[in-house]
Amino acid sequence: MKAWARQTGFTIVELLIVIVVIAILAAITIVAYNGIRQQAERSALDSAIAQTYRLVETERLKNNDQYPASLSSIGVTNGGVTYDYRTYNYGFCVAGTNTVGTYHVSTDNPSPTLGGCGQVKAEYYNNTSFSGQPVATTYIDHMTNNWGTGSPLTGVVNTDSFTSRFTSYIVPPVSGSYTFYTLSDDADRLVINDVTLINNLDGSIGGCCTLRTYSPINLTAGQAVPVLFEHREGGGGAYAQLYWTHPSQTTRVAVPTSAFVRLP
Ligand SMILES: [Ca+2]
Repeated sequence: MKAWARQTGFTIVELLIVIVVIAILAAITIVAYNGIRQQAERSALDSAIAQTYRLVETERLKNNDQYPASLSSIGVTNGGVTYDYRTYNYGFCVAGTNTVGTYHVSTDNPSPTLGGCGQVKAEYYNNTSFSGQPVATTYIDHMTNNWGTGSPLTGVVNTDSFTSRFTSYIVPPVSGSYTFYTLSDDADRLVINDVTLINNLDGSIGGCCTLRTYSPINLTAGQAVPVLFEHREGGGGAYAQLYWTHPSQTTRVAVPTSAFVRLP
């Protein structure tokens, strides 16, 4: 009788096993739920910015090629998405942000794409040779980045052993002599208006982390010139920064956001 009574309860080991199994099942369920929720949020964001894009285009066609002054003027309300609407000489861009991040659509790129309405295309590679396809392509506002010991895109781009390629056009605000400077950790390459001002990606010139000053070049006000700025990070800290001086900017400053445009 005593032996039978002992066998009716659970042992501590059995209870622990049950608790562990329940915990594992709960963790799997939470991960799956979060994944589904993120997909739904991303889908809602894509849909919202695509719809806004269509509304802006419809308004432009109705209004003699004039873009609406604001999204509220065409009836766009937030609804869980924070919008950024900008017009440029080549068209417009609408970015939306919700819990999954920021995505945008623009005249030059009507598919919902990671990143905001910045005029600098940023491509990142998880290798030190720009090999294969970038692991991330996004749009940012400037070419003055400092990632410290972190990543340009946490969880996507490496913290070490990565390369970055920034492309855009620079619209000179005044005519005259422009001096460019770079400050990069580890190495960089700068090409402006198809002139290579520096290429130390192959390690043949200099070392890490030095402010570099390049021979002045002449640019004309309003005439956009292509800019290509590449960067390679091995380990430790990482930054890639572009500065300038010109006739109305005699102190060295970061090339401002207002100077960049995606298309000439
Ligand atoms: Ca470094």
